[in-house]
Amino acid sequence: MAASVVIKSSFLPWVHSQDGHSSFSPLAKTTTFLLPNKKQKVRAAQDNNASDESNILRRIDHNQTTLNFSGDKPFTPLLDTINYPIHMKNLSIEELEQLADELREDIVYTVSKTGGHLSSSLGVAELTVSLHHAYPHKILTGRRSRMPTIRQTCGLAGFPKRDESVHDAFGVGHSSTSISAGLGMAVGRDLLGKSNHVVAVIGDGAMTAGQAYEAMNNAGYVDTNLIIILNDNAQVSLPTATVDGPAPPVGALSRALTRLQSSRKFRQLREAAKGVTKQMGSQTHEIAARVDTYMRGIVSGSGSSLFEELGLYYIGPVDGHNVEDLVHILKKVKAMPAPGPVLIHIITEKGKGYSPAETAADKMHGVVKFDPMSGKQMKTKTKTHSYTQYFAESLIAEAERDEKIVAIHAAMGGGTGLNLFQKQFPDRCFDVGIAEQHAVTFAAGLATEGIKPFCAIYSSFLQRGYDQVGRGRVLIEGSRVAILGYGTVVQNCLAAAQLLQVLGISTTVADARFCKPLDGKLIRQLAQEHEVLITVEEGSIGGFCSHVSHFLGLNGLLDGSLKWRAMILPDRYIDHGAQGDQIEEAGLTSKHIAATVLSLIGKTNEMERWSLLHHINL
Ligand SMILES: Cc1ncc(C[n+]2csc(CCOP(=O)(O)OP(=O)(O)O)c2C)c(N)n1
Repeated sequence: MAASVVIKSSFLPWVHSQDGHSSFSPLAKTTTFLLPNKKQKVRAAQDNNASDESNILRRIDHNQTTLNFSGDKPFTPLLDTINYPIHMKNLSIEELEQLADELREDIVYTVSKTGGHLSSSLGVAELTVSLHHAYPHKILTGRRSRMPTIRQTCGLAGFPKRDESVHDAFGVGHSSTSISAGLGMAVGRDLLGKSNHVVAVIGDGAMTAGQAYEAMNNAGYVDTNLIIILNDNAQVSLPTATVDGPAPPVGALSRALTRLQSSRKFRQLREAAKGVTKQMGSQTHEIAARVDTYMRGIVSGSGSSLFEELGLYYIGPVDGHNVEDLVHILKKVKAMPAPGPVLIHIITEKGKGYSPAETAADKMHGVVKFDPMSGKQMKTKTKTHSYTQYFAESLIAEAERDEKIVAIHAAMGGGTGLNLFQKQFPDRCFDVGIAEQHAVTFAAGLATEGIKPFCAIYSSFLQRGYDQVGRGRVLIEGSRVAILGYGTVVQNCLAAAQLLQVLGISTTVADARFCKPLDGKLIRQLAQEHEVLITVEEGSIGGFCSHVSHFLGLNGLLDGSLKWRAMILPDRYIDHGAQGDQIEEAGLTSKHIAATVLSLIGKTNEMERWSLLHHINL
């Protein structure tokens, strides 16, 4: 799940009832009619499954509705009437609650067939019926029929994407960007003299990243109207952080948020404030502000005072599964003439409403296809370990020999395999939260003290922490052609070398391993000792190949007979899809690499005879 979402809200459904669409009535009639049908169906399901309720039927306490996760297409009478946000405008609180439940049934049904991000979406069903978040957001914005294509090649993207819908205000995927983007939209709105609302939704995990604080710091200073919703589900790292199940949330912020929730006095005061706001209408802001100031005195050092110090008006904690409270608070905030940046802290449960997700150790955060009744995932068994497992096992073996070795990850214990390391060496494994740039510099700090840190971060997320040093290495030694790969594409370089070997073309394959600083010694050696040098990377122009090209040029290595080519991604966005399809589209498969070599050494005729490459169109 995207950990943050931005919504340029011209459509908070219940908040907008005073605008030009308020007379939209046919739906209200229809839904009043449909509600009893849903209840009848629920009763029928209860009767049929009385003996085996535990997994198939879930009772959501807040509205006493029973949901059906039988695996059959769910009966969703209300959701069926809603294609776009405008269709929700006149729904009552009860209908919005029913809509949240129908979304849950629909999401479990669809994701059980496609795999994808499950529990984060389930946790924000109520929030979404007003604000649109992730999968529920897609369902409510005209894309329900395409949900079975989610994350498939040419299908819907797993995250909001501007090309896909006008309702996707911002493209996301990397966490923690929503407040920055929302602030930009809010300031843009002001400059253009517009009056729409901007809502940024951010998870408590996403809130651990530095960018969120940079954005709040700026928002407090700029002081424009911006609604920030902090979705606190006490899951900061991915729930795979340890092999024994979810780790307690990391970081001082999480501790502060928890203290805030558990303060009984605080909760009572919030309740009082809510009651007051309901009765007092337009003076609510002032009164609520007074109560908040009082509370902050009580819970000093808590998250609320931090937000206040940054210049945000804090409201919370709010039960994020209580549609009535959410509606009420959002209406009030929207009615404030110039509230500046407001932070609404909501508490939700990841996987809410679907017991297999609620109880699973990993909360079923990201799933492959699964059986909706039991939640059992259809994981394929592979003969070999994953790369991640090999990495973790090797590191554990090294760490057994050398006690200076420590491991660091950024909220991704499962994804990096370091949850295995953590199990073995709990005191030598550091989960720093979604804070990649901090992780890298933290590692550098450890290194200055003679500690040997291994910082494992997905390359995609490392963009926030570039600053590495290192050496490349030669994997296969040949004499005529040199292929220098950077990143996972090195595997394709090796496969290309095998194809070339069939034709008797002796090929060296080197793994650059690091982009910067360049391993000049290795590049010089490859350039001087081969007829052809090709660099291959899953990066675009201006990346690794450009550094190599400068190096070759400035060192006179292009002044002789060397033939040099760069194989890179085309200079355009590649859509999501199966990785193999993307690499094929980008022209970076082993066959493309081998074909490039052949074209450089004039082997077209041989290539024609080469059965392995018969379908390459040079
Ligand atoms: C920069 C970055 N690092 C890591 C990730 C991987 N990641 C995806 S979701 C997630 C946890 C997000 O937690 P939270 O924001 O609380 O959202 P939740 O899924 O709990 O609703 C992580 C670490 C990411 N998307 N972006």
